[in-house]
Amino acid sequence: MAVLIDPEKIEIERLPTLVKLIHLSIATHIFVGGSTDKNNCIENVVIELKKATSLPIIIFPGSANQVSNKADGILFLSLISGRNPEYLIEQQVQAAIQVKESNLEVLPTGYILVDGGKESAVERVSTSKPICQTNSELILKTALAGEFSGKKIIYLEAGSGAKTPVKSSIISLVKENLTIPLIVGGGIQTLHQLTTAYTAGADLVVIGTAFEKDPAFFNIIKKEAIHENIS
Ligand code: 1GP
Repeated sequence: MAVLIDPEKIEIERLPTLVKLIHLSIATHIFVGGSTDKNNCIENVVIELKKATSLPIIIFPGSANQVSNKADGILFLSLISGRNPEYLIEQQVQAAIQVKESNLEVLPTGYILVDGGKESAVERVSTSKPICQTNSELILKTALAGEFSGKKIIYLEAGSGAKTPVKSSIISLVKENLTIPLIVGGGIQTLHQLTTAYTAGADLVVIGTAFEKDPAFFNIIKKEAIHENIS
C-alpha cells in the first residue's frame, strides 16, 4: 500500500509524527504530490520525509513544477483518459530536462481517471472528463493503449476523496488483460475496500484522504490487515 501525502494539505511540522504512524501501517511506499502545489512546498516535504523514513518516496506530480530530485522516483504520468494535450505531453516536455538531470527512477505511467461519483481535483485541473465506470470497454481499451504505448504502469484513479472507488470488476478486467503493474486509488477509506481492490488484482493501492481524516487509520489497517493477511 502507498500513502499519499499532498504537500498542500500537510503541515510540515506534523511530518515526523505522521511518519511514525506510517511505519506502524502496512505502507511500502510514500507518494507525494497533488493536483496543485500553490506554495511550492513539495521539495521541503520530501526533504523532511527523507529525514524520517527509509520507505521509497515517489513523486506523484500534478504538474511539471512538482519534480524534486530529493525523492527516489517519479510517476511520469500521462493522463491518457483525457484528451487535453497539456496533461498528455506538454507538462512532461516541461519536466523532461529536470528529470533527466535528476537521480529519480522514472516510472512511465498511464493515468486513467474514472468517475468516482463527484468532480475530482484531477478533472477540475485537467479539464478532462473521467471515464464512466459503466464503460468498462473504454477503460480497458485505454489501459491497453497505455501498455502498448510503452507505459510501465497503469494507474486507475477514481479521484481523491471519491465517493465510489474503482469497482472491483473494472480492476479485475484491466488486470487480467495487462502485463504491467496496476495501481488503484481514489476513495478507499475502509479495510474492506482495500482488501477488495487487492483481491481484484491491484498491485498497489494508494490511500490519502482516509489518513488525512484520521491519522490512526493505518494503525487500524495494520492490526486488521495482519489478521486478514494483506501486505
Ligand atoms: C488520489 O488515488 C489517490 O490521487 C488517493 O485518493 O485521497 O481518496 O485516498 P484518496
